[in-house]
Amino acid sequence: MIRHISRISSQFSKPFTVIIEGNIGSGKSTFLQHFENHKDVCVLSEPVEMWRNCAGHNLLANHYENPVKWSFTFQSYIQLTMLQRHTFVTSKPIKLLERSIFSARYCFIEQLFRRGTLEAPSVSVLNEWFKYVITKFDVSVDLIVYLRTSPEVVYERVLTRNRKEEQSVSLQYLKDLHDLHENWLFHKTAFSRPAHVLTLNADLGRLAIREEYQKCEDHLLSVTG
Ligand code: TTP
Repeated sequence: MIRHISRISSQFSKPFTVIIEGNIGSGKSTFLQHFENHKDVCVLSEPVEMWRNCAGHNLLANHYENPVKWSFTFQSYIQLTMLQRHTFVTSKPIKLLERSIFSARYCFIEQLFRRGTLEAPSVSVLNEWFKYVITKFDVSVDLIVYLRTSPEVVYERVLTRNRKEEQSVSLQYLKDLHDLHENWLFHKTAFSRPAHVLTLNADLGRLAIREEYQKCEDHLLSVTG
């Protein structure tokens, strides 16, 4: 599947690190599954299961049930789990991460602030942590893969997958998150990008999207080869 990757990246002592970004339901997990069995790729899926069970507490559910009360707690924990992913040590030459500490800050925390769910003092505390973490730890990234979707398409997917915690996710919520991703990764008018962005059309269905995955493989070849 990605037959050339092994030969290209073994020269790097630090793995070539790719973060996979996109709206809720954009297909990040499916994208990662495509690379999962390659011997040279370390795939780090999002720690949703950790968010569902922090010492027995389902923070994801708490967050959606009562965001004003719990979103600070939830986003604090997400920052920690993202840092754990970024600093995960692997001997494999390529590391793929589902999301990052960057999208948690630039998209989700930002959205909660704009909606008034998180107030300025809470955002300031999360932001101070964020700034400290990104300067004191190696969270560097070599490539961002942006799975670009339209809000209507991901809304349908969220309804279809029917994750029990996400019952309150509305089309408007996804539109707002979409705009934040777009301004950050596509129009490049907000925040800064930790690496070059490769944009894929993730509105496509499961079969057609394989061609988009191929673009990513090709890009990995061109930047590392
Ligand atoms: P996503 O990170 O978008 O994962 P997903 O399972 O929707 O990915 P895909 O369908 O593309 O494979 O979100 C997981 C859940 O966590 C979703 O309900 C949004 C929520 N979330 C936050 O509320 N804040 C955050 O900072 C992050 C990263 C996720």
